[in-house]
Amino acid sequence: MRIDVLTLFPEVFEVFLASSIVGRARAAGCVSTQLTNFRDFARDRHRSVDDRPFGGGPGMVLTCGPVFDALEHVEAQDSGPLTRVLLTPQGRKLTQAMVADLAREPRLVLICGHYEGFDERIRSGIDAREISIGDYVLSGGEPAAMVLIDAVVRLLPGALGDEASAANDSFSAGLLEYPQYTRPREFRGMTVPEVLLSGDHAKVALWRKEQALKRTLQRRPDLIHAGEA
Ligand code: 9D3
Repeated sequence: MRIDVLTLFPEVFEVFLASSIVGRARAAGCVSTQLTNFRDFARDRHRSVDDRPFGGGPGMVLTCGPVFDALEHVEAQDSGPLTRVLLTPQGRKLTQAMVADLAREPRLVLICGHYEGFDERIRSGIDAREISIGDYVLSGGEPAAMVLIDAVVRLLPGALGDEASAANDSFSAGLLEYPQYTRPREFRGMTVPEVLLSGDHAKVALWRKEQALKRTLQRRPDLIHAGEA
């Protein structure tokens, strides 16, 4: 997969893209990334990318020119099919099902807004999926783009080690994690459940299923019924 990010703040992606699963996936060739600053496509002396809203009101609005120019520039670098994603608070709320769909695409072009918002013609003039990551206010689309990239890249073949994908068995899918423990057996008086030290693999598996179900029922009952109308 190829991921292009269009942003006014490319530098905030650098460490993220080099670290952890995403960094490993890039090193392994599962994904390539390219950062483009649409300020580089500003036309004026001050390299401006935003302007005052027609009709008045507070704040600034991202202008069409640099966004369309940057988009055309990056898209011309590769002629294959691509999926555009506009990160916006008005978008569809990101779900794991949407993440799985995006992970099947050969190329994603992510467009991050900032300031008070986009000129509406960016939204209407670009054939893009509009995605939000949830009902809270961010100051820009960058953290949302990183969330999306993280969630998508870990689904790409070869991005995770075998041990991690094995955990995604049919039972645990859609449930919260069971509690996990490692050494020491006792820490500040807190002990590890006996069953995990028993060596009885069937008993351990049953306990984990029970714990995952109990936890999900207690904390996220909505997950148990996910998919129902
Ligand atoms: C000025 C009024 N704001 C409404 C509360 C508009 C606004 C525009 C742009 C608010 C936030 C932003 C910046 N946020 C994003 O670009 C964004 C976002 C978010 O804020 N929450 C969840 N998902 C996303 S995806 C992009």
